[in-house]
Amino acid sequence: MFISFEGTEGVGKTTLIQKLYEHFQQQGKAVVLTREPGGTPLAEQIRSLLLSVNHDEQMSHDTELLLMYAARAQHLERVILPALAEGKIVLCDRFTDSSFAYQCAGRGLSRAKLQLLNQNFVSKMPDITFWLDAPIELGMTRARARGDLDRFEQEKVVFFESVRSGFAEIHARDPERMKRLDATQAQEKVFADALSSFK
Ligand code: Z5A
Repeated sequence: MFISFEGTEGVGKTTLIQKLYEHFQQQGKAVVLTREPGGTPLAEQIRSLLLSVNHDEQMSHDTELLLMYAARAQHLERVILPALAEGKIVLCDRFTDSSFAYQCAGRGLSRAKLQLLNQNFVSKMPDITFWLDAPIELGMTRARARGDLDRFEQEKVVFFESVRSGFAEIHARDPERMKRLDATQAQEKVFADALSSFK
């Protein structure tokens, strides 16, 4: 089973994934925990390029999209597809829905560009996607207690509001795959709601 986790920053994806990882392990299931952009040594290098703040040269939106998909191609081929072929559960922190929400809804790139990339480079979509949804300010407050801000975290609230609308649009289009979780709740309740989706 391929499960992805989506949402704006600080909504609790990493926290929920860790709990589900331990839950599946306790059940004796083989489970792989991974993330995007990243998940392999090469894709993690691309992640560094994407997140680092370069004051000398602004990254174009197209470059950002293509780097996301370069990392994804590597990640799919080296980690996700082999693990699924071995019957493992793959828990992935972000996947293609983030590209729609951030690069299309957030940056304003066309959906046609994204579809072209998905059709050609994404042979497997998640079986279930958890969208952890919370007001932008709440996630920002949680995440920013960490200190230095990466290139995405430096964006303004209005950008993240567009990203959140992007996730809402996917959820409206595909409610069977994408389950919305109320991420304003306590961690244990978010975890319990996620677990109830498997029953
Ligand atoms: N990106 C993109 O643009 N296009 C793409 O295609 C892809 C990604 C794949 C890196 O992602 C950036 O890449 C991302 C979008 C872009 N940028 N942004 N923004 P990332 O996933 O690495 O970055 P992130 O979204 O900023 O992750 P995060 O800040 O680590 O958030 P999180 O994983 O959702 O939250 P958390 O670490 O689990 O929790 C944050 C804090 O809140 C922590 O102290 C927890 O203990 C606490 N927490 C968690 N849950 C709760 C609840 N329920 N109550 C109270 N406190 C809580």
